[in-house]
Amino acid sequence: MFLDDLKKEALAHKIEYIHILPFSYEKYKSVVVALLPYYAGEYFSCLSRYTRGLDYHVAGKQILNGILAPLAQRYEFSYRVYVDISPLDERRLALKAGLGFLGKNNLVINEKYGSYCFIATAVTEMEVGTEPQPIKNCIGCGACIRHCPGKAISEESVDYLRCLSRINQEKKISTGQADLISRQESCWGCDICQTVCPCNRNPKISPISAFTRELILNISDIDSLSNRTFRQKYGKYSFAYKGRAIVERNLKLIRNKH
Ligand code: B12
Ligand code: SF4
Ligand code: SF4
Repeated sequence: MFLDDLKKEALAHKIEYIHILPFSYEKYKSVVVALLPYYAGEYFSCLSRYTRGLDYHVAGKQILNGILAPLAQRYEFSYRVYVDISPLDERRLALKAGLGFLGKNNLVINEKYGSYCFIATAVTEMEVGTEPQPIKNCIGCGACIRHCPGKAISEESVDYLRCLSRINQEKKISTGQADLISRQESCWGCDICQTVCPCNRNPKISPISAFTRELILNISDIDSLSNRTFRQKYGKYSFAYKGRAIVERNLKLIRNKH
């Protein structure tokens, strides 16, 4: 009953993949898990796909709050939404909820939208939730392992200290890390273990307009911006959260090498 209402409300917000699991955290008894697809189409860009659309922390919270607010009123429960900045292991929950399967790149891959999905969760006081689903794995072709520029992925795990997506966010980097950044196209994030994945061959475009409109593909004007004007212009995008200097450094490294 509640799950049906949740799915109905989610569809009204264009969210097709949502579930509720039994859970125990503080006063909360269940957790709602939703996939928010963000693939916007193929474009050449110096930014990885996840950060081209509006900030998923903000957009994701708005969407899940929009879904849950009317249900919380009807069923009288309190809840708390998280997106990314979260005490919860979001991928593990999405896998348990059966919303996708686990890639060797450690990402949750959905049958329709590929791995280009954010995960949003909400802990709730509702005492409902179906038992966790068995977790399935990807086909294990190994393309992500072979193509990872940082050699971060192995058969067993991902070593995030070697992951470009982490390195190109760091303030202090070594000469080797600077060289790694300079050899890539992306000055923020990294998509390589996703673009080479056969499960992402034909992802559906996201129905969520926050991730498909107002895309930022090029930030070559960064040299002419002050910290303040950078924040004014790009503050709605997640790549801006650490300020201008790191993004500018990465872009310079890439330009000098290409
Ligand atoms: C910190 C962080 C990063 C760090 C990495 C640190 C790390 N350990 O993951 C950096 C900056 C490198 C990063 C990069 C990226 N991230 Co990130 N990241 C996070 C964050 C905030 C926390 C992850 C974390 O530390 N988890 C806890 C530890 C324990 O996880 P772990 O060490 O990886 O352990 C995993 C393995 O143990 C594996 N596993 C191994 N064996 C088994 C067995 C079973 C049964 C199961 C279930 C799991 C499992 O599953 C665990 C995680 O589920 C999450 C959001 C969140 N709150 O969960 C987003 C999150 C994982 N990131 C996300 C994204 C989109 C990315 C990037 C694709 C962005 C980009 N384009 O550059 C890359 C992808 C890199 C990659 N191949 O994973 C999405 C993933 C969505 C998806 N479809 O899976 C998340 C969920 C954010 C969100 N809300 O959407 N990320
Ligand atoms: S995001 Fe890039 S560097 Fe990190 S694991 Fe994937 S391919 Fe490797
Ligand atoms: S590239 Fe192959 S091994 Fe890697 S996540 Fe995709 S299907 Fe799995």
